[in-house]
Amino acid sequence: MSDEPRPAEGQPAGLSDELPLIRCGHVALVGRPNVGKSTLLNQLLGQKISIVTRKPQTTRQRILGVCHRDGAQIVYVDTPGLHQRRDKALNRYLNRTAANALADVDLVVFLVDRLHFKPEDEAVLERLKRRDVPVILAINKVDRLRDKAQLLPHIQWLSEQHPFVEVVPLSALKGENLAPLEEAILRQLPESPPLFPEDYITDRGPRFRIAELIREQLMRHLGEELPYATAVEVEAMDQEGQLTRISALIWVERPGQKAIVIGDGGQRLKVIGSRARQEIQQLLGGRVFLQLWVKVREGWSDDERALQSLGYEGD
Ligand SMILES: Nc1nc2c(ncn2[C@@H]2O[C@H](COP(=O)(O)OP(=O)(O)OP(=O)(O)O)[C@@H](O)[C@H]2O)c(=O)[nH]1
Ligand SMILES: [Mg+2]
Repeated sequence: MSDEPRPAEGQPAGLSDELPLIRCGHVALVGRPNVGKSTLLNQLLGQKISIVTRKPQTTRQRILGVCHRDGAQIVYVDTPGLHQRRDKALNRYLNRTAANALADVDLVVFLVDRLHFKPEDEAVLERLKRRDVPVILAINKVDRLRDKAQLLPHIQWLSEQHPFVEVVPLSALKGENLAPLEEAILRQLPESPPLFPEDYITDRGPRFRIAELIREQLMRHLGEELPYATAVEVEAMDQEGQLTRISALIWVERPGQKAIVIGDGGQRLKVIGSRARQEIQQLLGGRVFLQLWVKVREGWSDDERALQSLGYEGD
């Protein structure tokens, strides 16, 4: 996309050679859907970079979030949840994207949900074992753990499944125990010149982030199946003084789905638009006029070419 911010990567070698060495590297947040990867990214960065819903498979693309510290730069890589569904092209794309995001990272934070270790977690771990990369195990959502005494034997058992470099129980939602996680991460990162300028936070530009904020509200306001048949594309974005006019397309797969998104008398779309507008105003820091259009594109989620044209293309 043309509005993406530009990283410092690729600057002339002479220039980067003169920069001081700091602790610096790419850290992938990996796990099955819904374990809290995006919540953790947002908490670690102290701002909303990635959208979050209570439904699995919220994140669809790799998203970088850069955390700047004194003498350190942690480049977090949020990833789609690795899952077992292979039925649709979109599902295969999500897994491919998550798997590709593992290439060339310095460290992986493998998230699991409390004491649950399901076959999907096991499949993620199998994938990690095949890579020669240090893995920190983060046991998330401990705020919802009724009996904390169960944690220790579970940690013991998990430690036998893989030589994790560290194990950190935490709550991404409540922001609990994030400092020990960050310290553990810093211990693992190599020294290098900074990869990004100090004001660089994410590789995703405003159009992508706006589309995501709309998709977040769609996922939150639609039932269990329909979120997976929706995609969002920002069509136009025009600045008029303090006001940003945004026009976005919501893609669904069938005419019946269009009717559901719009709702009786347009009520559902109105709520979705109003919530998304508030979020976008926070992001842009100014007034926003948001127009949403719902359009049908038959079977887009199982059509490789349609996926590509909606921005879901190979990394
Ligand atoms: N109680 C509790 N809920 C959490 C915690 N972290 C995340 N959640 C909730 O778990 C749900 C999923 O969170 P996400 O951050 O979207 O999970 P994800 O791993 O990014 O999910 P995908 O993008 O679908 O793979 C949301 O409802 C979060 O509020 C936590 O520490 N405690
Ligand atoms: Mg996510």
